[in-house]
This record gives sequence, C-alpha cells and structure tokens, in this order.
Amino acid sequence: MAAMGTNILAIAGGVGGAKLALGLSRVLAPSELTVVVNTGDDETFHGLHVSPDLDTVMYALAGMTNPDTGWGIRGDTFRTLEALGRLGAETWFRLGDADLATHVRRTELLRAGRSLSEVTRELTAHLGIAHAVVPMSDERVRTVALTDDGELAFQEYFVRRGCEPRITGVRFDGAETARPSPAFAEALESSDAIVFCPSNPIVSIGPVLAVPGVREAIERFGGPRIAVSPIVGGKALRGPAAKMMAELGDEVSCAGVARRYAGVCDALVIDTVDAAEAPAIEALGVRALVTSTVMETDDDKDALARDVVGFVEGWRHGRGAIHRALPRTRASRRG
Ligand code: FO1
Repeated sequence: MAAMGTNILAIAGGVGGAKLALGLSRVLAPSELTVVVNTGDDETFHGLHVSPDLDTVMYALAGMTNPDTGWGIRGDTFRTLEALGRLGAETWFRLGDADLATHVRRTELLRAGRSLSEVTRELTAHLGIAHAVVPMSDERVRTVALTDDGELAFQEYFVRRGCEPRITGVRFDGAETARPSPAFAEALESSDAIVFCPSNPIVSIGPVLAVPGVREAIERFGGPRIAVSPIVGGKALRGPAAKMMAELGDEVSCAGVARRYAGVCDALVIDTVDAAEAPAIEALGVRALVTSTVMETDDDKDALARDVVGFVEGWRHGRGAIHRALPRTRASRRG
C-alpha cells in the first residue's frame, strides 16, 4: 500500500461500491480513506438488524466475500435458515449461518444502546479491518420502492420480487429527521476529495444524498468530487440500475448518470467502451475521465482505485487536463 497523502471520502452501496471500496483500501492508508455506506437497504429479518450494504463492504475489506454473489460470506452454509423455514419463517432473504452471527452481534449491541456507527466500528475491528467503514446515518432510513404493485420495502422489491415490478419513484422513509453519522459529518468537512463508487445512483447513493445536510455539504465541498459510472456500454454491470433508470425516464448511459449527479459531481469516470460519450458528459459541465472500469479481479479493483486516486491527485495539484490522460484500456492494464 502506497500512502498518497490524500484523504478520500468514498460513498458506496451494493456490490459495485464494495469492489471499489476494497481497491481504495488497498491503495490508501487507513488514515486516508473513509467509506460511507448506504443504510437505506437495512431490514429486520428474524428479529435481527441486517445492514446488507455495510456487511457487503465489511466482508469485502475483510477478504471474506462470497465471490459467486459479491455479498454474504465465502463458503457459508444455510442450516439455520433451513431450520427457520421448517418452523414456518420466511426464507427468501438468504442469510447464511456465519452471516447470521454478524446480525446477532449487531442487534445485541444496538439493543444495548450503542449507535450503528459504534457497532460497525466494533464489528470491523474484530474482523481486522483497519479502514473506517461508517454508516451514512445512525438514524433509521429505509428505502421504499414506489411501484405499479404499490409501495415495497427495498428488500421486498430487490430480492423477493427480483426488481420485477415497474418503479415510478423511490422514497427514503425517515430521511427527513436523520443526521449524517458523526464520522460522515467529519469526513465531509475534512476530506480532500469525494468519490462516488460505481453504485446504483438511485437506491445506493440516493439515500445518502437524502440525509439532510449531505447534498448541501457536497455541493459546497471544496475538493474534487468524482463519480464512477455504474453504467458501462448502456448496461448496468450488475443489479437493476439500468432498469430503474429507464423506468424513471433517465437516459441509460454515462450521460444519464452525469445528469443524476448534477451539482454534486465534477467528474465522471467512464469505461473506455463509452469514450465516445465524453463530449456529451462534458457538455453537462462534468469532466469525463476515461479508463477501464470493469472490476472482475482484485487486480482490476486495485487498478481502478489507483486511477481514481490518480485523477484526484492530478486535480488537486492543478494538472487540469487530466481528462486527456492516456486512457488505461483493459489490454494495457493486463500487459
Ligand atoms: N441479495 C439477493 O439477491 N438475494 C439474497 O437472498 C440476499 C441476501 C443477503 C443477505 C445478507 C446480505 O448482507 C446481503 C444479501 N443480499 C441478497 C444482497 C442485498 O440484498 C443487496 O446487495 C443490497 O441490499 C443492494 O445493495
């Protein structure tokens, strides 16, 4: 790990976000990175507080992720869930045996009066994670999908219904009275740059921006604000971002992502396959930074993280034409 002397606030949710968060954690020292995570997906299952996005980032940074899914724990078993099913409980949300330990411990500590930030700090410390992984808020915020079939709690929509109902909007229940978590508020003040990981802009980044004061703080933020597009070649690499954007009337493209981030983002990192979109993005007042953004291997995650940090460093040190830097292609990266 090479210390770069730049403090980055990374905002993440979902599997794509966790991948870049892992890469950033491998190229930045713990003092240089705070990963703020969406908690709008949190849900209570079997009486336990489950924070899927926090856990996805946590397991990634701890090297525990199930590589087949990108969430959950590698090699986990589902005997408890099967036993719960035999007792009449619902089992559509696949909680593994080892994963359940996280939710049991989180719930126990929350019930003892600790905040979600404190609990997350304790869980990450025990998993040997040196970097700060923090919830967007310690207060309850819940994403609700507004669909043709009525309002659905996020995991009902996402997992149980497989994102099949058409969405007409989203609502972030509780956001009006939530506050940014203390470490998030501090990072908004003290970081040198903000990075929006390649997460779903509507349901992963949207809830973070809905916490009162966050959008305003990012709008007036002094350093570079760089987003990585979750849309590559007109498709979401994974998850329902493309379907949701289309249903909400967005153009499913990098330019569509740039429009979503209007006012909170100076530059959008796009994949080489989308290089032709650069002029359309720059016409929106957002600089287009072209590189290879697809993260299949850990090397890909590190390479993209290094590129993102390089963009930040170039920006901070006044090398204004960083968008004209030679794009890293998949072929040159592997070479
Ligand atoms: N995603 C699924 O598609 N199906 C599941 O059964 C499922 C279970 C699950 C359990 C724990 C956890 O931390 C994540 C889990 N996820 C599951 C992923 C989760 O629904 C999504 O990654 C996010 O909420 C979207 O960002």
